[in-house]
Amino acid sequence: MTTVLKLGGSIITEKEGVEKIHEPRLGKAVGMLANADISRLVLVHGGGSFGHHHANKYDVSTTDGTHDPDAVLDIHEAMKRLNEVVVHRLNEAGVPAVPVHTLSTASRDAAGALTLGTTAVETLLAEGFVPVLHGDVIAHEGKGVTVVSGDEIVTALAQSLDADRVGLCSAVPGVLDAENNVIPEITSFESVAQALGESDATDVSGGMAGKVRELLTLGAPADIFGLDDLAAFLAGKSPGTRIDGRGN
Ligand code: IP8
Repeated sequence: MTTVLKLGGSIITEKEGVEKIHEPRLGKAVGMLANADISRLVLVHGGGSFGHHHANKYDVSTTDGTHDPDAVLDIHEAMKRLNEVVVHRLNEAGVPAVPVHTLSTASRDAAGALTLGTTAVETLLAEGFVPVLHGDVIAHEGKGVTVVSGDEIVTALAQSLDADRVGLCSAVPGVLDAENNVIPEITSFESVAQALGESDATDVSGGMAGKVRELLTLGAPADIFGLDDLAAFLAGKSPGTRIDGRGN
């Protein structure tokens, strides 16, 4: 059983600040992960106030690229700083987490399609580690580098590892409708497009709408849920919103 789980940047960081960890929420997530009994787990985390702040500064997004090495270093190194904190906290709690930096393992072709090498991740899993990837900047044919979101990484990983379970732990308890109720299941983007609206201004990778679009392309159902439901997801339950685009 292989599980791919993303910890949203807005969970583990204070999204309004600059490079600020949200210690209580990161601590809570790490505690739940340390108590979970999961054999093959790959973690991915988002950018929060580390990645998005720097990406915004240089106008780099998943589609707008840069050839400026200062921009690449600024964004990538900020994400590495966040990754280092996450990996260390997990290890302190007894989770055998190791970093995997996406810049060195992924790229996009001219049409923007993502290729993510997973040989190292597969070997790390087989050797009993918990690989921890992160949203990053990656080489993009014809555009220099662009952002790759944690959600895209989750999708690519889930497909190439043939994951059994996919979870996105986000700042909200699921995908919310216009009345702020959790939508239990989404099977097409059109059915929820109006409720999702625009993503927030600092999120260069598309916010909740981007997540839903991404997860609908998966060949497996995925769950979006809040931090309070992380333990339930890790225990095998399906909290929050279930996204299943397999019928499309
Ligand atoms: O927070 C974006 O990852 P996300 C990473 O998963 C960067 O969208 C570098 C902005």
